[in-house]
Amino acid sequence: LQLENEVRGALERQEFSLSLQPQINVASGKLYGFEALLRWQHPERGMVPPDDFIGVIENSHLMVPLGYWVMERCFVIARQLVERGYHNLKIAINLSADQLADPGLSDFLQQQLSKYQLAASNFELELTESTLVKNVADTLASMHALKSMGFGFAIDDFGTGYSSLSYLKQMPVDTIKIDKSFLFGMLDNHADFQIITSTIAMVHKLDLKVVAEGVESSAQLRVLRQHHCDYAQGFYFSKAVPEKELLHFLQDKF
Ligand code: G
Ligand code: G
Ligand code: MN
Ligand code: NA
Repeated sequence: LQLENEVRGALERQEFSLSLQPQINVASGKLYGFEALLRWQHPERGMVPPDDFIGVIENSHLMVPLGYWVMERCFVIARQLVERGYHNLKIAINLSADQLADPGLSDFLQQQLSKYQLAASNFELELTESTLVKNVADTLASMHALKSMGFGFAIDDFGTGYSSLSYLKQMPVDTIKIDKSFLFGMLDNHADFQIITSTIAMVHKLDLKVVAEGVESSAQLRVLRQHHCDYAQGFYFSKAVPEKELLHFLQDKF
């Protein structure tokens, strides 16, 4: 209850914000889009990272209201990008299990598309493996409904959760995000290297796209390029950029 009130208060006091981390097309070096990441500027605790509060919020079932706020911010940002002439940039939005199970989700997204005059193909919804296994039948139904509206799906943190490969064939997924824990060791750990390169090959055989997360060096990027990884995200390109700085960032860099 303490946290519940804190979160409600935080929404009212506008202590939440989004930062956007660029995703780069590995072959062309061009900007592909951004992943939206939640930030909480707490009055006493300072900037609280999502890993420290998303889980607590999910457990107290507050991710649905907070998620509505996140999604609308993403639509506002996407609209601004289009107006500044940045067309076809993807915005990746993280969704927790409760959000995907929320019966109001598809109506909300439909309203947002018409309110902001945007195509669903501008967005990719990121689900973690633990979300996918929560309630397979309902998850599938919800994914198919959103997929038919035009939204794309990415599996986040791939390889770290409980999912089995059979989900890749059952679920309408477009993109696999290789977790950054595999990237950290890829240059000197044989297993990490093999996992990454064979995941890229497998994902392509399934006609899906692959994003490598946690790319921190040009040496990592070179290997990813050699193995035809589609997109990359990580500190080598940029940290997540606060929403307020996004347009300046784009003018400077792209
Ligand atoms: O920025 P950071 O690496 O601390 O983010 C950690 C994780 O928090 C992300 O990988 C993601 O799973 C989760 N997360 C960040 N922003 C959001 C959000 O807006 N909604 C949901 N549901 N999860 C988020
Ligand atoms: O949704 P997901 O867990 O993928 O969120 C991405 C998280 O990973 C963010 O919290 C972000 O701060 C972090 N991150 C992004 N790029 C890098 C990177 O290159 N190195 C490290 N160590 N962390 C990263
Ligand atoms: Mn993510
Ligand atoms: Na991740």
